[in-house]
Amino acid sequence: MTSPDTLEKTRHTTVSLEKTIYTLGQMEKIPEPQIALAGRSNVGKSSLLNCMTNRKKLAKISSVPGKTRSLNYYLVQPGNFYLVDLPGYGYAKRPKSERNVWGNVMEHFFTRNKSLVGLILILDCRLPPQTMDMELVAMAQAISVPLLPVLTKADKCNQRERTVTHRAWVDVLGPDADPLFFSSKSRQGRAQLWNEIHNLVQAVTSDLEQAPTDTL
Ligand SMILES: Nc1nc2c(ncn2[C@@H]2O[C@H](COP(=O)(O)OP(=O)(O)O)[C@@H](O)[C@H]2O)c(=O)[nH]1
Ligand SMILES: [Mg+2]
Repeated sequence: MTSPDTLEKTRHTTVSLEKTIYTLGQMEKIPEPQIALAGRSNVGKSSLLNCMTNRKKLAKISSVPGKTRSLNYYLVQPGNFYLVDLPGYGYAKRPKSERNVWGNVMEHFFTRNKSLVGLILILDCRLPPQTMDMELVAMAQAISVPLLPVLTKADKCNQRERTVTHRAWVDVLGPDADPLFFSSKSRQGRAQLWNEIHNLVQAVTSDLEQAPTDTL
């Protein structure tokens, strides 16, 4: 259930693209909490961002898979945190040299980023867990970043398909995981995802407020 509090929050939320990063040299330390969005190319990541923010063109919906190579930092206010749109993975047609640069930027983003408070893992509701999704899960678990698994394109699945995919992901992620069904078309799951995002950010913000200042 979405609390009235969250509905009130999302009604007044503004989201704006603040930074776009292409290379390792452009990476900088950002103190504000960050929640990353990642998924295989063409999974529906840009559509999800646009749906979440009620904007048709905030993130480009691509008819050419694998085109976005940058990290896009969207500042969310109120809340003062970033949603970071990561490049889609699993698109093999890119030159190897480019994939290596991308790999380095990603590694830096995940392993040297103390402000990363969660990873929204965008998955295709119609597909069983894919190798590259599992690699990302393992990486997030290795650095203890909480995962928010989202099964998108839910409008394209019937109930049986949904149950099968959900169960497969619970097998991978453990019994406490509850992947969220989402559709950018019907907007199913939108309010709940905002709720979960705010909960994650609030959890770290209140931790920081409670920590003795000499540990910061
Ligand atoms: N039916 C349906 N189509 C979707 C949904 N999300 C994305 N798509 C379609 O999937 C394709 C890829 O979407 P896009 O957002 O560009 O994927 P990205 O590469 O992960 O950013 C586009 O043709 C979208 O219209 C959804 O929830 N339902
Ligand atoms: Mg995209």
